[in-house]
Amino acid sequence: VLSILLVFLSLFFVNCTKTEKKSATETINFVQENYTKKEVTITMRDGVKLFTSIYSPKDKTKTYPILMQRTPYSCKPYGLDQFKDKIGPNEHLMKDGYIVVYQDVRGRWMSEGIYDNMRAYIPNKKSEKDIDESSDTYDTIDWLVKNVKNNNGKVGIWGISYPGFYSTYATLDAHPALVAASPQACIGDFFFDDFHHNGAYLLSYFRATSLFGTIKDTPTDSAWYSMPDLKTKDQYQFFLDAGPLKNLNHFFQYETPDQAAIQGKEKIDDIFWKELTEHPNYDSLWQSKGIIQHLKNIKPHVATMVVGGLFDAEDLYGPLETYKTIEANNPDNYNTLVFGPWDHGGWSRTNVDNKVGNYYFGDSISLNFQKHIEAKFFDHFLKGTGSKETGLPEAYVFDSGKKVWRNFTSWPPTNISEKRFYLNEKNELSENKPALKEVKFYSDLTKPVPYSEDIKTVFTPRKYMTDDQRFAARRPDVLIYETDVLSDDFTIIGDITADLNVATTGTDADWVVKIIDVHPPDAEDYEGMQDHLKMSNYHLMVRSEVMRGKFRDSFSQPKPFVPNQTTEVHIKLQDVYHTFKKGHKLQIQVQSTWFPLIDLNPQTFVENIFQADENDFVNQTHTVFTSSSIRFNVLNE
Ligand code: PG9
Repeated sequence: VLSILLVFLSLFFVNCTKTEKKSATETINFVQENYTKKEVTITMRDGVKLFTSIYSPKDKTKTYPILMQRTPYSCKPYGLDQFKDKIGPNEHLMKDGYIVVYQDVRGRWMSEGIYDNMRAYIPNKKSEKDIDESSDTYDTIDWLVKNVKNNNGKVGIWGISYPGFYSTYATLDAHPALVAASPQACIGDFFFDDFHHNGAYLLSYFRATSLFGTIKDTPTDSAWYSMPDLKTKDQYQFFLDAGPLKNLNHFFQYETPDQAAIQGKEKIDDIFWKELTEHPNYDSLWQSKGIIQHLKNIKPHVATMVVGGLFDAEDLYGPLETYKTIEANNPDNYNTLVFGPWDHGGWSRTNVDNKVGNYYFGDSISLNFQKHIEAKFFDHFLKGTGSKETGLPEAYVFDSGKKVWRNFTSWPPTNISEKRFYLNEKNELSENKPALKEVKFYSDLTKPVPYSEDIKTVFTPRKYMTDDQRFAARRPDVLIYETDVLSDDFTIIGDITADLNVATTGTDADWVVKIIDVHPPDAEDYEGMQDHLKMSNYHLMVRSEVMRGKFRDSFSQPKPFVPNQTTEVHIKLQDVYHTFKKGHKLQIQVQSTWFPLIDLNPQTFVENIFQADENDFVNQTHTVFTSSSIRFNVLNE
């Protein structure tokens, strides 16, 4: 009996493994079994040819809409016999049958031309030489609808992050066949997304800075400049030891002549590092690259669905400003918003348990979005009547505290009112304005406040935005202000403003404000948590933002602080939807370093921090006055 049992069990396990392998292989084979692949170059109006991959359903008895993506990250894999293991925004659309198109944007990978990071839009083009990503998209769509067999004449575009930016761009001077665009985690402006936050340089992006500037890519070469792999180093110590930003310049020069040879490619000057280091202020360079300013006169035939993550460490400003600006400038267009408990691009993943970093929000949140929201949006406009009655909400936003979705008829909601808390000298948040007192802290640049206890690689610490912040609350250079234990739920929604009154013994300073949900001592752990982590007293960072003090009154005209003079600093924190549940506490943290997420402010005013010297970096004492306050919006239910 035992031997029969053992045989049965071994057969069972073998079969399981096969099933698992079969399902993985099945996904990869689905594309090859059901789609054919073509690779073409499409000639733009100025003669530049853009490389384009076209996946078409094998069933030629029907017509299909075109779903396209334009990307700086390559159409890989290249080659007619090389297939992506998944195509399109999600598996439902892939299986439903679409013509799916990927294009290397101008100057990237297999496409001709010169790459330009967030190429500036040209509103009134005068000649064929006036090209931008809008004209490249128009010319591409025009070629596709005229040349790709079995297309139904309707085109949708989607993309996450940089491809999200190109999706937004497609809506400008849109081709008549473009009827649906879904910019997701879309970059809006590199001075407020990705590389900067209110003028502070994201050191955590250091490795990404090289992404587009140093070598022209080919199908065999990574876009990542071969700088020493910093992943193995203690990022905090590495950047602390490096000192001033200019000490990092050498990473963007070929350290040894043979590196150019190794790359064997034309060496494009490290354009982007130069742009960053030579343009520290929000000058015409950055202003020209921002796309938010152009989101007007979008043709009514272009329906938009903007998607973002409440805990997106890369592009939070972009999707929110994209949706709001389209809504404000094109009120009659179909324009909707989805904002969920995701990090960068989390909604596109297929894992069942939806977590951001260490924090669990629920099961199948991204899977349900893909099936019931994203697929429905594209099917409706690309295969349906195209009416505005999609059955989808204007705004579908997740309450990151209650962990539930809610439909809104506008975003931000109109039934809201302000709620202001003052930062008093007893570390409390008080609704009544306290007597004027001052609270000081010493900002020691040799021991800056870490942005997390779990510091990740130097490229975009994608998951830090839900990291526990109790370690920071225990530091003398982090001021904390909190409510008593809440006797009722307290919900904040929309944007937040920190209206600080501060002073410094120096002439510049960064001001970081963090909104923290302090969990009760008996908060339940959940399966799979890291051993050291306990949900008991977890300090969930709900929202955070920095203002580089020199930019407090103007991002393009920075100015120093007058030492010891009370100064106003106002910081806008991006939209939230969060219920602090009964038994929790609302806590505010204020600090002046956030390392190595952002670079160190010398705390001495210099024209360009990228060129600061060692002696510019001076420890200072900062003051936060009790007249400082935080303005929230609360729902009027
Ligand atoms: N917005 C993201 C990014 C841009 C540039 C460099 C690195 C990251 C993204 O496209 O993922």
